[in-house]
Formats: sequence, C-alpha cells, structure tokens
Amino acid sequence: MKTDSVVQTIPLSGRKRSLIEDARRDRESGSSSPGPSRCGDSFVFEEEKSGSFTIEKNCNSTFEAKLLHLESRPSRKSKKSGGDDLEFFMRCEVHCSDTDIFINSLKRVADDVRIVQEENIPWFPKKISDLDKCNHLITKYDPDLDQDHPGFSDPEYRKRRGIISELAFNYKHGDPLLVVEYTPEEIATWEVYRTLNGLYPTHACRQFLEALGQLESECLYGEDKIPQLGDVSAFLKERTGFQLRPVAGLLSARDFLASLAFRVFQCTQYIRHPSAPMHSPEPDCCHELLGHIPMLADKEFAQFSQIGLASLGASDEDIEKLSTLYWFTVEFGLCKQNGTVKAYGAGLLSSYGELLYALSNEPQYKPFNPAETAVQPYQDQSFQPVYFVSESFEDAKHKLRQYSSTIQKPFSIRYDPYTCSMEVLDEP
Ligand code: HBI
Ligand code: NLE
Ligand code: FE
Repeated sequence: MKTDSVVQTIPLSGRKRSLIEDARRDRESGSSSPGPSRCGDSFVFEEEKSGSFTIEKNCNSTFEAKLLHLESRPSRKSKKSGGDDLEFFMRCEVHCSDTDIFINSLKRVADDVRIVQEENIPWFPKKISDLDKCNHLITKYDPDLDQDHPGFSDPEYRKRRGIISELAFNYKHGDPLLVVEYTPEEIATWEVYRTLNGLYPTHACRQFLEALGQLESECLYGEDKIPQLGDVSAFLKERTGFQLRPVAGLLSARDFLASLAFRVFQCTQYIRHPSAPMHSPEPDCCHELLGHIPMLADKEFAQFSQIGLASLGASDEDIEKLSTLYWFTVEFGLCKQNGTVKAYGAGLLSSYGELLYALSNEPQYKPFNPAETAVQPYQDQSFQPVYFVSESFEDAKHKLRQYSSTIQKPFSIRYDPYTCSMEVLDEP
C-alpha cells in the first residue's frame, strides 16, 4: 500500500479539543470504549485499537489512518494572549488517495490544520549508531584518482592508504578505535608538529594553546610518535563529550555535518604524502590532530557543533551555506585576541604554509558575518584568498547560532545527550 506520511498541527479549543484529549486518555489508561465518539453531525472519530483510528467520511464510507504520534502543547498564539488553547501534533500514515479527505475531515474539527509532507525532508541520523549510514565519500583529491595528488605516482603510499581506509570502512559505532602502527617514514612526516609548534605561540588563539599544553602534559602529544585516535578520543570525551570515529577521506558535507550534531568527529587516520608536509588540500591525521583536536577540547568551541544540529534535514542549499560557514570558521577562522589577530581554524593550525600566509599582510580580511560568509566562494585546493575575522571567539559562536535559527525547517530538533539521539518536534 502506498502511503503518505502527514504531520498535522491542530490548534483546537473548547469541546472540540476534548474529543481528542478523551481519546488519548482512554488509550493511555487502556479503558478505551470501542465505538464512535460523536462531535457534531459530520465527524466520527473512533479509537479502534492503539496506534490506528478510523474516520468515517460522509457517514457511510471509512478509511484508515495510522496514528504514529500524538502530542499536545500549549499553542503559541494562546501563550501570547493568555488563553489555554492547545496545539496537537499528529504524525499519521494514510493511503495517498485518502490524504485530501483525511485533511478535510480534520479541518472540520480543528480551527487550523497545517501539513508537512515528510518525504520532502532529507533523511538524517536520529541516533548515534545511524552514523554508520553516513559514509558517503566524495572523490576529490584522492591519491588513486587525482593526478595532482603527490601520492598518485607512489604505489607504496597508495597501498598504505588503502589499508588504513579499510579500518574506517569496516568501523561500526561502538567498535574500539584501532591502533595504527605508523612506519618510520610516516613518523618522519609528523615532523610538521615540531615545525608548527614554533609558530603556535605567536599565531594560535589562546584556547588552542591551552588544550595543546594539556595534550602534551598528558603525554598524548609528542614529537616522536603520532597520537592514536583511541587515546585522543578518550581525552576529548572527558572534556567536551566529543568522540572520534575513523573516516576514509572526505565525506559529503551533509554526512560530515550530521555527525557533529552528535558530537562525533569524523577523523582521518592516514598521513599526508612526505613530499608535501607543509600543506595538504585534503584532511589527514596531521590536520585532525593538530588542527581540530585541541579546539574540540574547548567547551565553547565544542558548542560550535550546533552547526551540525542545524544541518539535520536541511535543504541542499542550506547544507551548502552551512558547509561554507564551517569552512570559514572551524577550518579557516581568525579571531581578535588582546588586540591582535589569531588563528582558530584547523586548516590554518595544521598547515605551516597557510598559517604564516593567513597572518601576513597579504590576504584580504573581512569581518565575520554569517549571512555574507555563507555565500563567499572558497578555495579548497590552495590558500584562501579571503579570511573572516571574528570580534572574539564567543561573538562568532553567537552569530553562528543566530544564523542557524533563521534556517527554515518544518520541525525543530533537540539532542538528548543521555540517549545520544535526536528528539524531533514537529513545527509546521
Ligand atoms: N570530510 N572527512 C572530512 N573532513 C572534513 O573536514 C570535511 C569533510 N567533508 C566535507 C567538509 N569537510 C566540508 O564540506 C565542510 O565545510 C563541511
Ligand atoms: N590545508 C590543511 C593542511 O595542510 O593541514 C588541510 C585542510 C583540510 C580541509
Ligand atoms: Fe578539517
């Protein structure tokens, strides 16, 4: 049977309201008396069995609607006016040929009926294990496919990448993060850490320096070994609740942003090619460990993951804008601190070349303003032509939050940290 899923908002008042309230109370207490309850002459609402009901149309033909969810809340209008009207949210499944008659039937008993066709909302993960389905890779700057990748003509490097990618492909939520035994050549590439460390005191923001100090004093970071994802994930979990999962490369922006909503950071485990240690257009473990991890240990910065919540179920257009915002903040953001400009973007903090460039007087600076930043064209193969400077780190967070709240969606979402799942509230 082809069905439409329909969500209704029904601000009801007076006698009409008690109709559905009674029906629900009966169902909850299990004392539902079978048989139609009558309201006026034209509408019969029969509680048939839990989870489904029958509406009689024109008094002689009936159709079925499956009631998936019923919830009442004080109506927004009456909250303002001091009244006591309720809004009802119903999620129903009805046969597509019955949708119109079903809606018309409801309109006869409700002051107002608004409808959301659920098919228009892109799928999104509702619980943390759903992230196992968020693994759509984009094949950009791939050592197997892109001739410009420094690893393209290095079969050893490609083979190694393949092995490490397998770990990510096989990973399921809850699995332990596997240790990678890095080779001496890979550990030699980790030299970027020592080089960057020379720039951080003058170029990185305060929050970054604090977290890096902790990572070093807990012996998680050092010059002679590449940190392991499992250890780093445990460190973050204690501080901000963030955890890592391995990823084989660049994910689609939708999948990448969605995981942030669950405070899960998708983290690559392979390392860049030794021939280009100072800048890589793609993420690698140097970028994640040096750029992202220290920032994710900061409580306020972790709240930036709000951008992930905003992305759930958003349109492709909004995903593109959120992804651009992410790009110019989390990846390439600058902020003012004590009268000077510092870097907080991970793409800067993991690239010696771009960190120097971004804080030289060469590039153009613009003040961070989400509506403008969201449509700024960006460069993902080389240095950015423009960087956005926030008044302060806190200011960027507030502006981003404000922007996220303007994204139109027919529902709102709350993250329940106890169950690591999304509560979706219909809001037509
Ligand atoms: N995937 N693994 C990975 N890492 C990223 O930083 C990343 C991504 N996919 C998309 C993406 N970043 C950008 O589109 C962000 O702007 C969202
Ligand atoms: N350009 C960064 C680096 O070299 O570390 C990586 C950016 C990934 C988006
Ligand atoms: Fe990144």
